[in-house]
Amino acid sequence: MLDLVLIERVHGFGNLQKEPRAGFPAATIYEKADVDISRAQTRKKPWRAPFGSCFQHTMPNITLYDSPLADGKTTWSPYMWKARLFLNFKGIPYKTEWVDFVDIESHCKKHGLKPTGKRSWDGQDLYTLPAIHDASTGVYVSDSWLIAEYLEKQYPDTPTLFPSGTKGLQQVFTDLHLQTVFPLRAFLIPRVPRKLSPRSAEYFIRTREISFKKKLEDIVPKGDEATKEWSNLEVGFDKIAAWYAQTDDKGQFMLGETISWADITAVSFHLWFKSIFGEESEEWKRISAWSGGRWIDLMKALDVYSTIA
Ligand SMILES: N[C@@H](CCC(=O)N[C@@H](CS)C(=O)NCC(=O)O)C(=O)O
Repeated sequence: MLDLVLIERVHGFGNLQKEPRAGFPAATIYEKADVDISRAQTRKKPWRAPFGSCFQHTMPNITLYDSPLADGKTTWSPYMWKARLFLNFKGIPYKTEWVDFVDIESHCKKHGLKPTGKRSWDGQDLYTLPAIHDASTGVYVSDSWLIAEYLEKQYPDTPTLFPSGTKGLQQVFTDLHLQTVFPLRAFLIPRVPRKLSPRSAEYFIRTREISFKKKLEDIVPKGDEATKEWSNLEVGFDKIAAWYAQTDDKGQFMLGETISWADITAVSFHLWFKSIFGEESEEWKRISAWSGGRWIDLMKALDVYSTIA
């Protein structure tokens, strides 16, 4: 057994040794470090089984293009988190290629990635990350939702985030959740540049100030307006919490015991709040207390899928 390593470790899923929160079929494959899977065997007491047919490959076919904080290796954007949590949940091997925020457009154009919207500052095409490249098909996909759709279709043997008949409702959830989050942007956006590389910070400030038609420090609500905005945000998140509570007898997820895209969405935005405000900030402490700690519990439950591969 000494020459065998956990297949998760070969693919960089070291932290999946934690206790699982989602119910996957119980089996875990071992393989030799140098890729001989002929001696595959099932562990007696597995903690997780993140595999499907795609795990027959040892080199990741998928490249996730993500844009980091200034350290060059930390995910922060909610959309990047969605794609990353999604890939980790499905157990699809992938590697990350980091693209500085200011270089996103040129990177997307170089690979023929389509724009995902229009720029708020000049109405031109907006190129965004996350995006993926699947070397097994040659396909490039941008937009977190389209990435999810592609991976669900292309890797049907991996666990689904869209259990039967729930896709449309999960899309509705995604939209309503974004509407709820929206007012928090005014508090968050001015904090972003100091976390980015100098080149990206300059780009971020320039484009957002044109978009808001204000200096970034002036978009933050102050005094009574700030108090009202925070209070509205809390009410908004409590409303989402009440939807969650409908299935609390089955489990903590939107669909009760089953993790779905909705949970990935909710956690991804909270990861964004945490990384931009900072764990020790007053803002994060306030957010952590929302909805009786439900969102923090949800983050804990999905933490096992937050590996940066
Ligand atoms: N609808 C897209 C939105 C992605 C998005 O807005 N990405 C931002 C980073 S958070 C981006 O790439 N912005 C590029 C820019 O502003 O130039 C998705 O779901 O993936």
